[in-house]
Amino acid sequence: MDIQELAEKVLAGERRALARAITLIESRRPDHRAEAAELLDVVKRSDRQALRIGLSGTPGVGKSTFIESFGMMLTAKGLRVAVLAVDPSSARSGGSILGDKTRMERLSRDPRAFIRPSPSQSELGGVARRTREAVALCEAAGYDVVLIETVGVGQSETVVAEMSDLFVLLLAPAGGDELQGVKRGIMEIADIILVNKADGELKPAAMRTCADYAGALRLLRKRPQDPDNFPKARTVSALQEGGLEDAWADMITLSDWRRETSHWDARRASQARHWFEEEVRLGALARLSQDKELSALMDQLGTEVAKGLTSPWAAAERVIAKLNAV
Ligand SMILES: Nc1nc2c(ncn2[C@@H]2O[C@H](COP(=O)(O)OP(=O)(O)O)[C@@H](O)[C@H]2O)c(=O)[nH]1
Ligand SMILES: [Mg+2]
Repeated sequence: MDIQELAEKVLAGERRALARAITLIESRRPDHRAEAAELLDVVKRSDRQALRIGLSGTPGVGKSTFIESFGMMLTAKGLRVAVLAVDPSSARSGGSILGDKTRMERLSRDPRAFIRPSPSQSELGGVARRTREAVALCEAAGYDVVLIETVGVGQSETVVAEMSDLFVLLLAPAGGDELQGVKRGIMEIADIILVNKADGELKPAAMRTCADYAGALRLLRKRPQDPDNFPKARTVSALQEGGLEDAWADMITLSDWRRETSHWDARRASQARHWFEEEVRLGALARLSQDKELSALMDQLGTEVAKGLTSPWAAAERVIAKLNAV
């Protein structure tokens, strides 16, 4: 495969080339990894920036429905929209987006949209790594908005927030007055909370839930990266396409403000640093498991630690010292 040629096609915005490029970065074959690194390096010369929107919500809140209507609204404005997913359970389910193809039927046929199911890998670190690279490719291909979806399980929200400019939390109307058990940590990384299904019988409950969350958001510590009135909660109906224009307006207000106040660049810079460190960490771990001598030492020390013969810290020091020598 000619990497230069593939890179040119990605930069020219060719969807099929983009799909092939993502397949390449998802491959774990060592020769493919080398080609992927070269490809990412070439496309990096484009300084295009998409608006990267992270979207999280538990199964059933309406993420797929929302992405379809929100995505269609954006493409109708002439914007190009890419949809990616971080799904740590995809090894089992075969990819959240793929299973939802019917809910995104219109969007997947739209020439301005690009939808990619999440790679089937069980390890969150690995999925996150590939998705970050896919985001970079979509950006280089000239997509204006990159939506990164995740089901809210475990650490995946944090991982998605770390690759987004904006993080949107999608919620469903609650029955009672409980805050749906949304963890404080998730509230703290949310820029915009959207209470979906604000239509028909569910509308009053959606409005109550929204008011509850607006209140909860006001109780959180003010963050330097927010203008007045953010983070914000509002109601939407993905099904009836209600409130989507307002939600988009909020996203633009917030991202414009962050650009003007340099929070945007600061966030991207610290994310880039974080990914670099993460790559080194993953690379070092891979080295550990590939090197026969080191993995034998790991085994041996692991047994000693388990038996209480060595402290975990001293044992780790010995492995790290050995790693230095490799
Ligand atoms: N009433 C109502 N139902 C919705 C809305 N959005 C999604 N749903 C329904 O909620 C269910 C789950 O939606 P889906 O998009 O698959 O949720 P996901 O699991 O988060 O991707 C489906 O039956 C949808 O039709 C909405 O805005 N209003
Ligand atoms: Mg879905």
